[in-house]
Amino acid sequence: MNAARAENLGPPLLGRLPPEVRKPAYDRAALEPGIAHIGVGAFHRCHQAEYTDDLLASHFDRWGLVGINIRPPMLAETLGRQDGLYTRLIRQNDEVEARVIGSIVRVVDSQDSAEPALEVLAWPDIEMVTMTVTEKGYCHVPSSGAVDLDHPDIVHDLVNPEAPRSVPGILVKALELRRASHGRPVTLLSCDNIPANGTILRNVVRAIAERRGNGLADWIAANVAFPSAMVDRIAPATTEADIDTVAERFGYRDDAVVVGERFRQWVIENRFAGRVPRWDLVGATFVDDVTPFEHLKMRVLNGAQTTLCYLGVLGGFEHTFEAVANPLLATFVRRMLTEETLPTLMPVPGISPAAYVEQSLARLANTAIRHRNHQIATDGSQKIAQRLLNPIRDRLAKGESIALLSVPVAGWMAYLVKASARFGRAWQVSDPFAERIAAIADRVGAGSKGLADAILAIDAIFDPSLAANDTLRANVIAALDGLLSKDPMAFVRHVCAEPIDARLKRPVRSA
Ligand code: CS2
Repeated sequence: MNAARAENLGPPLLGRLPPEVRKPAYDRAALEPGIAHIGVGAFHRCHQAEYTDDLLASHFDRWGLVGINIRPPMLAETLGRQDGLYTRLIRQNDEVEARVIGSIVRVVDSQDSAEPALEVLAWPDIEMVTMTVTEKGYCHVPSSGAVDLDHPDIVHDLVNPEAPRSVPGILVKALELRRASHGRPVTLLSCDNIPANGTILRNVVRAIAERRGNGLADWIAANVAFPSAMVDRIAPATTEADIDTVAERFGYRDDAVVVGERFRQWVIENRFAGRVPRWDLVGATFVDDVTPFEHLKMRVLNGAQTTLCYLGVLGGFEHTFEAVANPLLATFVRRMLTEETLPTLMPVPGISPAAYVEQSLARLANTAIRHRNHQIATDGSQKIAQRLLNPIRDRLAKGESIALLSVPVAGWMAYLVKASARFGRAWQVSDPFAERIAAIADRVGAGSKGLADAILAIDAIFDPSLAANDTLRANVIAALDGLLSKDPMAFVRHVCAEPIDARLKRPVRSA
């Protein structure tokens, strides 16, 4: 069936869907908006919205979701046409499982002005606000977690608090409106892969609220909860091919389809204000401390993805599953995780770290999840602290080798410098630090020592005490040298074959 000619998904089609497509098992007309979600991308539709759909099917409780997009893609029209309905495909190698999710009752686009977002966030019935706004959406300094007061959107919002642009600015304005109109408590639940995400969110919100004065920061401290959470499911950006798959297999058109793997996990800190959707009844876990889960997930699963994406691009692989199918890259990433990352983890209740590594690598090998290495490589400057630098710091503190973990850090550098004019603009990149790093490459030349020194000096990414560490510098320079050579895969092969410390004794090419 041609997707262009197929009938569009929407309420009238629900009764006529093929039997193998699961449908919302509750009365959608009885839903009431209770949760707002900022950032209705593929991940949200594959994760929190699905958990909510599960909750509605088993316990109902009227929790309707209102989506808010303050950045592209603008989905209000697409999802609006479908009355919020969309298909969530689970793809596991050859298996395809379709389910129509019904938990989203409305989506508002709020890109041009914060008005529509503020209106929703200030409703008294919204007592849970979840968000997936990407790492950089928090406008924090990655190396310290503090709000970035030089961030253009924060600068703007401090001068124009009534018309905010940043996520923290919008949240503070919404909380101000709630305080002034009804004063109901609310939970702001970050679902992004930043370390201690609830704490970072609370800090950036508080920093702005304090500058507003009027006791707003105190009101927030008493009435708003910022739990941390670990979220997990691999759900790459939707492609035209995914839309065609739905049309071909199930006979209808869905412009908002999302594709994910079967695995999913959600661990939420038990710290709430106001009413809470009982996601713990449908597979989520409420815990006192998310930290061990968060470290495990960001250092192992995300650390592997980040490693494979940079080494993968350098080695000529398009997707994660292709990179991890390469025996050399698989060996490297498994050794890195097992030898260097695992010893940095705290005990995680109910999970064997070694088994988690194998499970993660098996997830990444899923050939039906076409996660582009360039997509994961996006915004690496906002990701490497939690995925690579924090375990490196832990190991350095104990005098342990970081030779393997340094390779993806250098991989991230190589990826960005190769996008510069100096290196012939090998590919297009998207990262808030891309221009700055391209300018470094254009200025200092192609020598790995000069490049690494200048990039390590960016203190928003590298904490100065870490950047000053001689072991880190030596390892990163050696790895950058290898990865910028004509044959980066040969370098990875050497790293796997020979103890790294021996490599470091050999002279390094320099600027
Ligand atoms: C990925 C994540 O793009 C990325 O940064 O590493 O989106 C990853 O797929 C999810 O965190 C998996 O839960």
